[in-house]
Amino acid sequence: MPLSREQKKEMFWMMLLSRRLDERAWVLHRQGKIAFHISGIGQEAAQVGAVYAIEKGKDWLVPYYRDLAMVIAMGMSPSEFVRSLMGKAQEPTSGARQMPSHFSLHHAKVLSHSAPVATQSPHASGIGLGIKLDGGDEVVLTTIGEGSTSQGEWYEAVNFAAIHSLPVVFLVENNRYAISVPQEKQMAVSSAADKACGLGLPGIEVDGTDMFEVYDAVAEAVANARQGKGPSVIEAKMYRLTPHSSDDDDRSYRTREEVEEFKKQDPLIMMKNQFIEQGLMTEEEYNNLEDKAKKMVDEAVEEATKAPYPKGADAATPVYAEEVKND
Ligand SMILES: Cc1ncc(C[n+]2csc(CCOP(=O)(O)OP(=O)(O)O)c2C)c(N)n1
Ligand SMILES: [Mg+2]
Repeated sequence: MPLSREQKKEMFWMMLLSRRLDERAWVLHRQGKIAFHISGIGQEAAQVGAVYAIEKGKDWLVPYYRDLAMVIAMGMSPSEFVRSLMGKAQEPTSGARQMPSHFSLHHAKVLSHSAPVATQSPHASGIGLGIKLDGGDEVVLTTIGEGSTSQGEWYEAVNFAAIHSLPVVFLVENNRYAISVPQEKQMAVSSAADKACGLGLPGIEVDGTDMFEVYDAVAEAVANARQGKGPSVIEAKMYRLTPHSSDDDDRSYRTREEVEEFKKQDPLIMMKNQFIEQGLMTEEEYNNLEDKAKKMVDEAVEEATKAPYPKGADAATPVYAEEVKND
């Protein structure tokens, strides 16, 4: 389905809002107001492009920790995100039990994931198997970093989905590093998409800084999955513009010149320029969106700061069942 003008503008807004929220998270960390942040800066175009290709509320999303723009586009509010950073009560991920950025959103069928990388992939295949057994036509979109595709879990999950022709789209967000390990020390192929052929699937490689290229590829994979034609592996190439996390000093493994070079391919700036060139947005509209994003982020921080912490007495409540029924 071709995207409407309004959808395209909404997608750009999701990128912009996520970027400004993500930047504020770094500030909150440096102010000592949050303990940890892991950033999606530089990956927003692929994330928004991919998530617009699934049907919200019907399909499943099994994301990984960099997917802030995905979960914002799936309906997580800025204040919910900031509450999760601050470990405040009633944040939707886990009520403050889970690490920040281990997103979930129950009402939008966004599944929570564990800290060991790649464990989300078998979960995605498992959901795919459930859909197939139930005769449903939902699709599962799952994401992963390129480094984590070296983990056995990813191969097992893709292999299983390929054998059983499950409705799963495996999207690899290749940001060139796995913490300090560059891609060439992580895999002997140039793209994780090349790994797909060994598992019986075509692998598709796209420019992860182009929201619409990613949308087209994922939309086709989703349509195939929905029609029972099985899974796909798509790799979107991009660059992690920030350190790995708020605990990482990336000066120890990459030059400042390299980072500056990739800033020229910042997807937010490239999409902004494309929108203005194609007449989808004026400079004035862009400036208004910037004002709106700043206001929303300010309000989210204010709201989350005032929100209460979970009560100590509730610590075990959502973790252990109060009553176990053996029927
Ligand atoms: C099984 C396991 N090993 C190591 C780690 C520590 N770790 C967390 S993120 C990460 C890097 C993952 O890199 P990549 O898959 O490329 O994703 P990116 O962080 O670059 O988005 C590592 C090694 C972990 N969480 N789980
Ligand atoms: Mg990576």
